[in-house]
Amino acid sequence: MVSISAQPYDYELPAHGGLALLIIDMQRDFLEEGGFGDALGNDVTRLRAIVPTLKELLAAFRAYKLPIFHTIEGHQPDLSDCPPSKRHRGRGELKIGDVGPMGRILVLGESGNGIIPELQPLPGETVITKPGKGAFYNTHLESLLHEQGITHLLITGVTTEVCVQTTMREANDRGFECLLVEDATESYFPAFKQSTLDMIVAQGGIVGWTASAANVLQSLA
Ligand code: C5J
Repeated sequence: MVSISAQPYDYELPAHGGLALLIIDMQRDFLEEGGFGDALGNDVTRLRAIVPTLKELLAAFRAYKLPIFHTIEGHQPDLSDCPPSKRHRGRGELKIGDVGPMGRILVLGESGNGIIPELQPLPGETVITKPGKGAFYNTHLESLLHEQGITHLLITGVTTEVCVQTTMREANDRGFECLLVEDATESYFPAFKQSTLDMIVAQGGIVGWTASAANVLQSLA
């Protein structure tokens, strides 16, 4: 049995497939100036620290021909899938749907809503567009994972305490064995990232596991 050295204890990989990489919301809207994260007053440059690590994980999953899922947080142009509570929250200078320097904020198809160039999905990789923070809310993610026999998820992306943690909790409740890759997730708030990592592994791994990308890559090799 191959396992990854992890917190709070080793994470066992499934013997015959069943493992996927899930990359949450590595979009220009969160990582670049003029996007949603910037409009909310965050220092978006912090999130770029994980891009090299994510490139390594992507390269490994591609080399081993393991399934890869990317998510994009975004709304239909008519905002019919964006509740007013979400649109008005945050009181940023630009709201969801307003026109910014990269197009309309957090609207599907706008250039600012796309995945950053370094992490562009390749043909054959699944891209899930999601209107909520969690990747299971109002999407086909759960049925796609079941159809492909996926039981174990390595979770990465931004931001750790919002869309990443929400998705990991949703996945955990649905019975998936989840590991959050510590240096492949980032937050605008370092303390929130650390608290999220601590919460996940507390109480014997109540939400799942965490491990470094180096440990993940070593076990996959
Ligand atoms: C946020 C996300 N923070 N991807 N979205 O609004 O975490």
